[in-house]
Amino acid sequence: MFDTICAIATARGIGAISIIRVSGPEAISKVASIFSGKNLNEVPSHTIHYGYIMANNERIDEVLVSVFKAPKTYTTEDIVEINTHGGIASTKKVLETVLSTGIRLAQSGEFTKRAFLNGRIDLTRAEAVQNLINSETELERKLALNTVDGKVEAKIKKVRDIIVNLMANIEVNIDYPEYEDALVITLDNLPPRLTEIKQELTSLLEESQIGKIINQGIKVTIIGRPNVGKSSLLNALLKENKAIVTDIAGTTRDIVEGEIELKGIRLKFIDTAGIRKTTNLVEKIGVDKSLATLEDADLVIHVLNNNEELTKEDEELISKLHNKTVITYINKNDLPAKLTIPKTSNLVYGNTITLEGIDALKNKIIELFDLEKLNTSNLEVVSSVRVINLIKEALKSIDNALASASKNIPVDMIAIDIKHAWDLLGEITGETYQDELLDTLFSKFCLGK
Ligand SMILES: Nc1nc2c(ncn2[C@@H]2O[C@H](COP(=O)(O)OP(=O)(O)O)[C@@H](O)[C@H]2O)c(=O)[nH]1
Ligand SMILES: [Mg+2]
Repeated sequence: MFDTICAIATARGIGAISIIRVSGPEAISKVASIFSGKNLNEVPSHTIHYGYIMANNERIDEVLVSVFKAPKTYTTEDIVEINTHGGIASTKKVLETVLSTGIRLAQSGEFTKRAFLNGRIDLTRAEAVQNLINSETELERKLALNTVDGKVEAKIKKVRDIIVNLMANIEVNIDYPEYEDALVITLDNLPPRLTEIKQELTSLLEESQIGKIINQGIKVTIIGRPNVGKSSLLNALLKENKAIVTDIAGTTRDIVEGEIELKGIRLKFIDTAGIRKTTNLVEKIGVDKSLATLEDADLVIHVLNNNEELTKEDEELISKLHNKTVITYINKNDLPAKLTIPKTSNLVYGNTITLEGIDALKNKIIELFDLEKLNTSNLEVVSSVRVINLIKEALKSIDNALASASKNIPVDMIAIDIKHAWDLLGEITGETYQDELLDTLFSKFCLGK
């Protein structure tokens, strides 16, 4: 049994209402002791009551108090919510009055943590509550809500069930060899079962790409030689003059960033210093930074100048991009063509003066990342980095098991890897967890949630 906790659940600042939330065994009796109005100890569950919060016979605020009795509440405990007048002074004073009854101030995410520890929701759902609060785009909201609704939990449990059935069969064979009707798991019939599990895990990881793009956006680096029009392109994409544009090569020396939304997905553009050999120290640092942004770019827009021949520097840069997703943007097509470049599939021509090619560039991004599909996807996919990493680990264990089976290692030895995969998936839902994990996970939460 936990103690009773309280916190302000609404945003700090001036507003019509603030809500102070109280949860725990003494929530109702303690709030009743500072409330003048109906006796809250005697009211039915899920009801709202008008009255005053009182301290030393003084009225602190005129409030509405909601009473929710266990177990059908957010935390599964008794919960009282006090609706005070919004603003700083009333809210603060009511909170102080609640604290004066001996109720403790909650830590970040402690209400949701209790919902988890009390078994109402699993860890994927608890984790997604904060994602829902943090959602800025429609797709983020849908994705988070589906996870809060338990869609991810169900998928993980489905794979876990397949694994546990397999483990049960192996156990029966080992412990009760005399059970003749139990299916005997052998090195012949084990691999297809492991392959089925592997496929389930692989498809969870494939789907998670959608989740990653929705939550983190697509990082796009704009790269190329000096003066080809990278900064002009950034400005055209953002529809604002964010980066400085001049005809002096080497103008952009630091990284300039900007974001737009495309089909509900955030594109995070980075304009970089033009890549060239330079003796200027500041520019050189810029060039090194440019090359470094390639590392974690999801997409590279390589800008070339239509009005110039391909140079050695262009070619060198192209050779650095071979394992990246690249769109080659041939800028300055308002000027006579002098560039000859081998045809590649992701080629867009345009210029930043009439803005020809900007829409084509956006359409290319939509096509490359299948953004159209995102909007028709059911968005019941994994998106948490924590969960993705655990699925990857579980997949490794199943791969180990498959490798062992091919080496004729006895089934009861292989069972160790299978059990490990099952445990890892258990960490995702929180069937097994460490306190440390809960601490880091919930510390990212808002107070009062
Ligand atoms: N004719 C023409 N000039 C352009 C175009 N885009 C940029 N410029 C000019 O090219 C020069 C360099 O542009 P900038 O965006 O600073 O290039 P960056 O060094 O690659 O960032 C500036 O004088 C721009 O006005 C274009 O599409 N057509
Ligand atoms: Mg520039």
